[in-house]
Amino acid sequence: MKIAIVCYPTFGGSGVVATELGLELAHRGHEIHFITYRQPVRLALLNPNVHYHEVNVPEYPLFHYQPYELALSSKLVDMVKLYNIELLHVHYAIPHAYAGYMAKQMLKDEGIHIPMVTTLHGTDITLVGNHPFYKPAVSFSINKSDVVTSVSKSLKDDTYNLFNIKKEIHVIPNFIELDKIRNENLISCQRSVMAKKEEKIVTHISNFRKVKRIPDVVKLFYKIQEKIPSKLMMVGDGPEKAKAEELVNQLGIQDKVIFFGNSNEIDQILSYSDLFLLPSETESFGLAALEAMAWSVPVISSNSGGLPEVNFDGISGYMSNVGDVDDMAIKALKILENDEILNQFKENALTVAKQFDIKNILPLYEDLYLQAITNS
Ligand code: GMT
Repeated sequence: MKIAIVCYPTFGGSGVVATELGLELAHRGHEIHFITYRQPVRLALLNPNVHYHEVNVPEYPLFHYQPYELALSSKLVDMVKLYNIELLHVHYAIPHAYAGYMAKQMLKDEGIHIPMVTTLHGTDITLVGNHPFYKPAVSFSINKSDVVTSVSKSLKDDTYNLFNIKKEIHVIPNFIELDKIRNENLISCQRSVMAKKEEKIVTHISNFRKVKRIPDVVKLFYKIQEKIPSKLMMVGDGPEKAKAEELVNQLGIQDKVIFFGNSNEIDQILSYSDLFLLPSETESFGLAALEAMAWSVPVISSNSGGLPEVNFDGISGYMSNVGDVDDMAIKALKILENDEILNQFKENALTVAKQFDIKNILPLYEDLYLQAITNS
């Protein structure tokens, strides 16, 4: 199949999922066209099956806001015609589903019928899309998609609760490429640079937005390091990072916390981590937790949104109510205090992660693509 993938190219979960999906589809022989405003972060190599088309928005002083949706929908029309693309797969409803629908309509006018699959990722529904300024356009473009998928059952339920959606929503969970991870030849001497042998390594990875409850990460680690020699790896960047650095200084644990900023060495860091923290206010899925589990790292998370569908309580880690840092600390210590227990959780984390192997998930997308093309 010839598929156009529209996504955000940044370090966010939806962009990562879209990129990894496209690369694996290309690996299986499909022709993939990424269409976005910058080359996606995880799209290192282009090959005959992987194309990247940049959306340019010319700056014009008359416009207070530059019209990205217009440029994107025009680019989609041009690329569909130039490469005979058969299907649009847009990740994140805002504004991608809206721009995709406009492209569909323009193409229809020229006698070209192209189906659109929209994948909902979470913040496009729960945090941003739900805003009254966006809601009508988001409802409209979801209802006008040929196929709608969401990354968890929890997100599907939220979408039905928050919007007036008449379409069926198919749940296709996020995935990881286990073969790639397990075959990665990482030089693990970096661990000895980061921590002493007897210290446990606790890690958090996110975009440091408010929804991630970054102060809870720091407070939770503070309680852990009081009982167990340990270091905290803080990976990522965003609006809450400066506040986190301040809190670390206030608590006097600056020699135990390393801030990496946005890093391309996520796998390297996870490969030597002992515990992953994700106390988010909400997560439609929690891809970072799954990536940790694929590296045999157990997870302490909140129990909100789709997290219970990924982090199995008492098996791959533990869950607590949002904001209950005391309970999270008790559970983190339960895992870290005893090496036998820690190793059992590590093993379990990998076992659970295996359920989300790309080999199991990708055919679900392929089936929906085929149905959409056949029905269009
Ligand atoms: O976590 C974020 O804030 C980024 C956001 C995104 O749109 O990239 O992540 C969302 O999509 C990810 C991939 O499907 C999910 O794993 C994240 O749980 C989800 N984030 C939220 O729901 C807050």
